[in-house]
Amino acid sequence: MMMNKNLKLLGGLLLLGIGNALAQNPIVQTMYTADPAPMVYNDKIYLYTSHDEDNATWFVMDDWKLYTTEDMINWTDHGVVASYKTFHWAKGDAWAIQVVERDGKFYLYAPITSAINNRPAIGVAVSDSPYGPFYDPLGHPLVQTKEGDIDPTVFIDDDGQAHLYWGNPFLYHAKLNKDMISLSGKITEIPMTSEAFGVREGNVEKRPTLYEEAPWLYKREGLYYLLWGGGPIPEHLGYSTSESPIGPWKYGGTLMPTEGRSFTNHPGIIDFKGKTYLFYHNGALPGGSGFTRSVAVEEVEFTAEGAIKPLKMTQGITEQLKPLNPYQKVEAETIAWSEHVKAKQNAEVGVFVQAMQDGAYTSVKEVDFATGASKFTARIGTTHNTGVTMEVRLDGIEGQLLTTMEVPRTGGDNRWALVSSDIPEVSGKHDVYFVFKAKSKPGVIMYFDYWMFSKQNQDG
Ligand code: FUB
Repeated sequence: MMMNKNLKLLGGLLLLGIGNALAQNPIVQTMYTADPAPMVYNDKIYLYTSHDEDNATWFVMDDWKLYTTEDMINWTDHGVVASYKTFHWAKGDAWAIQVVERDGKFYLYAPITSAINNRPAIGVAVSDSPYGPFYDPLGHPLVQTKEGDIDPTVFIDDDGQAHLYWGNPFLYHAKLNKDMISLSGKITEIPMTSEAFGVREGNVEKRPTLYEEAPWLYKREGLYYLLWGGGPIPEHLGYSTSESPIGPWKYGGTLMPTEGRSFTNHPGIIDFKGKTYLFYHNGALPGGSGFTRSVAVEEVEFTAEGAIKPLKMTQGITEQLKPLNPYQKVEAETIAWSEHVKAKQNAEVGVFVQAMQDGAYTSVKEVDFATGASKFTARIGTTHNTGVTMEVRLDGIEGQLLTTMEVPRTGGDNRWALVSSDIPEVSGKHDVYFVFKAKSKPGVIMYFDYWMFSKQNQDG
């Protein structure tokens, strides 16, 4: 009995990736994130997420975050790109967004609660950069219907026509004008038929089909796919297909069964460097639940007929698409995996990471020391007098030690020290671990902004 319990615990920890060097899911460990909205632009994935506050017991969501990757393994945190306050008419509830690019401008479609009538509405904000800042060109909602205006998804078809879908429990569709900030024609309510969205069991009064929320429109080889969060709660992911972006839709089956400690799920799918990836969320981080969620990713496969092969939640992507270059400034918030580390941002340095306890660490994968390195430089700091160190190791938290840096007392995360250390010559490809040590120190033990490797005779 006891052994079973231990085995179960181990299985659970492995599912969460704790103590498992192979884990990549959830892809963000430094805060709770939900409602992934990936966008591919210039050979990079821009992953916009909503953000669950720590210890939340309801949807406590104020802002949206951005993470990027070029290799699918190492993700960089770019901090908050917008918040409900971006829309002066909103009073809160920064739920699931999507950002799309058109003609060099970036459009962020956001569900928020209107302060005018206390009901959800969808706004649009615009930026010249995927990193923001975003501003609200309308000053009022783009759409507000009778009920359930959440979860917008926007897709620009090959003919240039942009389509907006959204809604829970209804599913609405509208075309957007080329300006991307106004509707073209009327809003249509998509018929909730069993042919389109399957049949729900149990209480079906308002929700006769499996469709619940979170639509995501995607096109592959001329076929349109509408992915959605399916009920009853706890949600699974399902999908429907059509030969047209406006339907009629045909139910395609379960995309991802219910799993993972969150009663919601939310799909976002993209093609990147010849592969297809599904982003979703669960409650897999320590402290995770339906209100403290975390985003994850799986590679998608299709049958010859175009059906999506059903997916399980796994430990994530194992194939890194390109190595990481250590000879340039790498942000400390570029992370493949971390434990006991929190992300924070301020005006002085933007996003940085904080080690929350002795033994906390971050790691990056497949770092290419092609030309060799013999010096390491990092911007770090602590509020503690002495006894705080940062170890730089290869290939594991107890792997080859390159250096142990004393972390200078700078006095606050608005004050930083640039510290360098000679290291034994490193070459080849390695994972790099930054392990933060401080015996019996309360609170945040240190903070870390960026790092780079170089040759001893180079100033870095
Ligand atoms: O994150 C808040 C809500 O939970 C989203 O709008 C839904 O899709 C579900 O993920």
